Amino acid sequence: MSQLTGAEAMVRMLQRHGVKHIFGLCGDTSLPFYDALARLDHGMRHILTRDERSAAYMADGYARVSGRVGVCEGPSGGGATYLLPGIVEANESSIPVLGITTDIATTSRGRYALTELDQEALYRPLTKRTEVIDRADRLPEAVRRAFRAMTTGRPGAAHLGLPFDVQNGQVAEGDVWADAALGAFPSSRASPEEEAIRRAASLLVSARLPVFVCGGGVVISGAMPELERLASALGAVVATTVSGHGSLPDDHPLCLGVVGSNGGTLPTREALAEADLVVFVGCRAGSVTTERWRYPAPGMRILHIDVDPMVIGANYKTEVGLVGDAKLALSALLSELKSVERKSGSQIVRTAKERKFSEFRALAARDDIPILPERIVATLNQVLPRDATVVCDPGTPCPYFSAYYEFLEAGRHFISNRAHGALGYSMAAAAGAHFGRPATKTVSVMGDGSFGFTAGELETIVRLKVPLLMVVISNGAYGWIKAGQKAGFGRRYFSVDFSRTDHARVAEAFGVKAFKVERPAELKPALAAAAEYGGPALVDVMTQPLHEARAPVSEWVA
Ligand SMILES: Cc1ncc(C[n+]2csc(CCOP(=O)(O)OP(=O)(O)O)c2C)c(N)n1
Repeated sequence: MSQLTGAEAMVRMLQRHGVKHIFGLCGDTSLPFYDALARLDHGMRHILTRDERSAAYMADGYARVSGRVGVCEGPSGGGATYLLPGIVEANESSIPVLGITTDIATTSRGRYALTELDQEALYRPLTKRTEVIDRADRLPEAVRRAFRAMTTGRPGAAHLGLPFDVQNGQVAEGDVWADAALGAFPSSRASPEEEAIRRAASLLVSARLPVFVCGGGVVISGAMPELERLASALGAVVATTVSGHGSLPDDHPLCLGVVGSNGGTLPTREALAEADLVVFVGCRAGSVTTERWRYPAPGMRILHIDVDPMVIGANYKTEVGLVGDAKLALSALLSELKSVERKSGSQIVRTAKERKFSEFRALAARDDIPILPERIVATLNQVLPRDATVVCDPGTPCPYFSAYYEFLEAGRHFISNRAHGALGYSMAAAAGAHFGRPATKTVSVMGDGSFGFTAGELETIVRLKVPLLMVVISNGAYGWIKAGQKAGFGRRYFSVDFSRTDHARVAEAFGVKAFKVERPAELKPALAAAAEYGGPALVDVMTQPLHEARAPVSEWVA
């Protein structure tokens, strides 16, 4: 039987799983893998990044919009440690990202080889599956296991270590096969038990006003049409978490929008309190969504639907738990429900949104200098196409866009890294999202703190001509933390201010079309021109500091 090298087999295994893009950064231990990528005809594009962190964030953004496994790679030692933050974020956010790290030869272990690192120990607690492949002939099955782990059950990240000698080892060509369906997620769906569906349906029928709280699981599962049909049949209100934004279009009469401490507002909290049954779907009911487990109030009747049995009942006493895929669960509930006579929750939604948006619109119309964050959200909402993808970093962007940006199409159009919320995510994740869905406009909105984490990636974006719109909320501070010092620590501002960078000039030096905006009247023309520009563009907006703003944030320590 003909043989491939381990490196060639890895390339073929990725190809057979339908991989089209690999985000990564070169290193000495990766040389055989790179050489195989260079020699073979495989149809995959390698996106060279300037930091492995960015490679992993790109793979994450790519996966979120395309529904396909994102793949990133880096060398041993520093490459493996720098790739980690993006793998962790993806894993905790239930996004399939495969991190491949090449490694020193198995024969050099324990001999103080440069870059030696126990990769398996590093990645094991932070991925659904990790394997350092010690024998070339075991490589194909290890790749198959990783793809199956990532795309079944609760989706998540996986890691494969590829030692140098294994890359040069021998693999029988006949072993290099794959189930291409495992390249997309969810690759298989499990339905909840019938008896549980019946109990859940009668709970829904008995409720006066069910309010759905949808997490990222709804969009991951593609359950938006089933949610829309079920909520409409029930007249139920639909709220979302930050990650669940997109479960329904924001202008749907039953869509309340984001609730919780990051993007929720008093009117949305009060609308949630009208419920006598809360239905969590694809949602962990974590601290941010529930404002530290206070809204919904303990004692509320709960129906919880999730593919991960561990989240059910973790935070609330749950009357019925449905373990399974959101799309199948909602569709089964829909078939189980006979006719439901109930007053629709649309009036509650309308009232809450009128209150929320009237305050917002008044602030967005103001001509203050520095420019108010409300003005930035409202203006972007006017100039961007309706199917744009907006990727937001923590700080000012996440709560403001969660609360006030209206996405008119269901699906993944809003992305924020809500598992760990590390600064410096959005520029790279947005670049990855562009490769995953190139026909739609992709936008990164970052604080100046985040810009500092990720500015080097402007070179990648320019080199690859990624037509990204980047917006920097410039306030010269780690604003979120400063706001926390104001709210909870007697305004004792300590080590949170930094100097203003001229982000437009930095961007220009990389070859990005850049605009600097200080006055409200300049904002719309600059954002419109940048959005329409065919290449990478950045708008640096001098913005009201977060600790002075009316941010839709109820708790700075979530
Ligand atoms: C890697 C990392 N370190 C620290 C934090 C804690 N943190 C959360 S928000 C924030 C400030 C964000 O500042 P900036 O990006 O300038 O946005 P702003 O809040 O000023 O809008 C910090 C430091 C974090 N989220 N990620």
